[in-house]
Amino acid sequence: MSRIILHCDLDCFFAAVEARDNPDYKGRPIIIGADPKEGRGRGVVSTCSYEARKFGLHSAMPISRAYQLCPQGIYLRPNGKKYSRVSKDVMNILKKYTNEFQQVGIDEAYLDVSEICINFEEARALANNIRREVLKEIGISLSIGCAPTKSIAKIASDYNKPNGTTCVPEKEILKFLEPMEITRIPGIGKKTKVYYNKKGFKTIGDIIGTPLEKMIKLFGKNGKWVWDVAHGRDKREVSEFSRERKSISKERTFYEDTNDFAVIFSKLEDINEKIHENLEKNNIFYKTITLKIRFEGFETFTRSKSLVFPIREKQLAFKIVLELFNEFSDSKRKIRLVGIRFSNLKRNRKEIQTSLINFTYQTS
Ligand code: TTP
Ligand code: MG
Repeated sequence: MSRIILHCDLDCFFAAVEARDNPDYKGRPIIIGADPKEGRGRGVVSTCSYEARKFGLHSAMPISRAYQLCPQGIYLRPNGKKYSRVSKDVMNILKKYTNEFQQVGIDEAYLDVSEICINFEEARALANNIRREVLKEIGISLSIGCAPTKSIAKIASDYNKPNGTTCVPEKEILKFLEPMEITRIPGIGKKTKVYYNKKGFKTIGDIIGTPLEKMIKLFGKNGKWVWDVAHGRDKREVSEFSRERKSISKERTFYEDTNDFAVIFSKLEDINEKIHENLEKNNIFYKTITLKIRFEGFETFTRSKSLVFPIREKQLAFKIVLELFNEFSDSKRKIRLVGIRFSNLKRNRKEIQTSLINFTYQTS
């Protein structure tokens, strides 16, 4: 029985938030990014509304070029804090639908709904419900792809943007993918595309028509990944701590740069506490603890300590963080930001016991 995974992606996210908050902007080309300075500006477009995309504008385009193509657009600087707040509110709605939830970046999330939908028709109805609820509660739209794997769900969410639902059940995967350009496959960027094109691969259909052995011969590991995706094979799980996740971290910038140890201590304690809540909820252990310090003027340092086997002990972790911090205690400079990262993650006791056995074995 195949799984049913939803990939949710907000439509022209930053621009949609600005259109929501300024009714005068509705239906007009909105461009979020650097100041265009009437065409002399430096920097790039973060994103733009679908009306602006009609003029050929897109993310990462130089803002000066965007201005040439669309001087009548509404050009706005990004308001990161506001977008983070909106993103959190949207994610809280999505999370209500299932525990099998994984946020990716600021405006994307996967939901594994295999347990709550018996077929793709139910998944489509659920996806439409989710879109309606987000639009009503938050005031912005999103697009959703439903498929048996994460990679196909992601390709599907992009298929009918904005404000669309696209379902691709297992038996329709090949037909769905065949005519698409190979760049639709996550992992084929601009540079890789050129390489694939040179070898005669333009559409995903070209990949489907090639034996796996040949793909590996031509493109190595990437060839295997691409071939697997093109055939609907992708075992990656939907989980906040999926196996590919390498670390968990949190950092905070002080409202004002500080060298008051009490303030720094309490911020680190707070970060340590929050991450441990998350680690406990997800049954994750770690071997490496890293402290990050950024001084006024942006100079940044990290210091790490690795343990021999994985732990999850809040007090011990905090003691280690303070030891690492000690190295900077002579500095008179004020601190702008502190952060803690836990890495070398292990998911459960079973893996830990194995690593303990390895440890005993290695040292005896
Ligand atoms: P995306 O989901 O890639 O783009 P989008 O939501 O604006 O548009 P789409 O409807 O095609 O999904 O990225 C989400 C946000 O991340 C986007 O609103 C702005 C930001 N972003 C940048 O700042 N720079 C970039 O190069 C990209 C791609 C995104
Ligand atoms: Mg988006």
